[in-house]
Amino acid sequence: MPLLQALRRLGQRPTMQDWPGLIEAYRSWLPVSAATPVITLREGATPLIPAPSLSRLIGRGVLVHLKYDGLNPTGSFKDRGMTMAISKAREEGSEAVICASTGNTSAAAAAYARRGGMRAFVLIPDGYVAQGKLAQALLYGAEVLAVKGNFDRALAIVREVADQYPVTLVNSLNPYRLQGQKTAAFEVIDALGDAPDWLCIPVGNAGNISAYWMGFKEYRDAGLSQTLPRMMGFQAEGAAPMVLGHTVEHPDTIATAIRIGNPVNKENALKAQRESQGGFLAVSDAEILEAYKLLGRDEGVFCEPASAASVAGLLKRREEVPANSTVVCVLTGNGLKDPTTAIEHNDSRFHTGLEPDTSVVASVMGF
Ligand code: AN7
Repeated sequence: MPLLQALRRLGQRPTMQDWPGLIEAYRSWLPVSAATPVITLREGATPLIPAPSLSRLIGRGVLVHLKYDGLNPTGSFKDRGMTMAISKAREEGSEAVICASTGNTSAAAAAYARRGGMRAFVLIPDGYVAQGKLAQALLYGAEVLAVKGNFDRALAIVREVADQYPVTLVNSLNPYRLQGQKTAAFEVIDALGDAPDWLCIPVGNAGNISAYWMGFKEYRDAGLSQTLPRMMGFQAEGAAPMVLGHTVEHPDTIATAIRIGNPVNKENALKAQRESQGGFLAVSDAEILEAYKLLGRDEGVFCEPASAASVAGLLKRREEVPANSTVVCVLTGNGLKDPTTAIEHNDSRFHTGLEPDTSVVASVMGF
């Protein structure tokens, strides 16, 4: 029985505090024990939002939902993996963590590490991290190192540092990250009652697609769902190593979160694609921006550009979606992360410098 119904039956008023965070909510599915200090900001339990405009666009009875993981405490799905990685680092006595990041991982690592009393070192590609994410890392008290190079280079450095010095790596090479992230698949099934037919997801380092696939399989194997989705991974055209089948030396896209040329989880992601009969496809920056604007304008959902790649991909492959099927698009990050892109790319009219006068305002309004 869904949680809210159960509470009402007991005569209790449900509040947000009933959600204990994903480690407690899914404890038996995760590698934690009574000895694990749970470091949580009550992440998870993000809404699965019906998308009527998108459903109408696709037609043929297809129902589209948005898994809005931008509503996590630091505004992205990275919180799911970070509550696990940081709790385990703390359990192991670590005093500092390190990651390379296109932005969201750094924000989540900073928030959870500091909450757990640890130092957080984050390496970011100088000049290619969205404003909101940089603001978060700084405000949460990380030590931010901006390197003149892309994410892939930063990650290579981070791996060497973590090998040689007493700091814990919290990129998705850390297996606890994907353990935490798989809970998003559990939530999708808990909400729909079964797995969707298609799962559309943006792919950068390819950790999240691997984590979702793990989650879908675990629930199916336990009898909590009957079916498995086709895993549809979407990359930006200028940063599409999974589509091209080789590393991209100089990845480039407006979706800086997925500006990654050499995904560390590529083997797992390929396995997810093969086992699920899914696919990888590239979408252009123009297609990403169209989907980004559509989500805001027609669905009332503000995500960051990388997240909109999942919807851009769905629209690009719409002919292949079976009639009457259920589709979930994962919106990995909040639109507020990247205000610059929103202000530069929208279809709204923005009238500036108006005289503070009622008739001026009314006339601009068209009255
Ligand atoms: C909004 O923060 O790699 O395929 O360093 O921020 O699991 O890498 C972010 C990735 C999609 C891709 N959407 O997920 C980082 C980082 C958003 C993201 C992805 C990212 P993966």
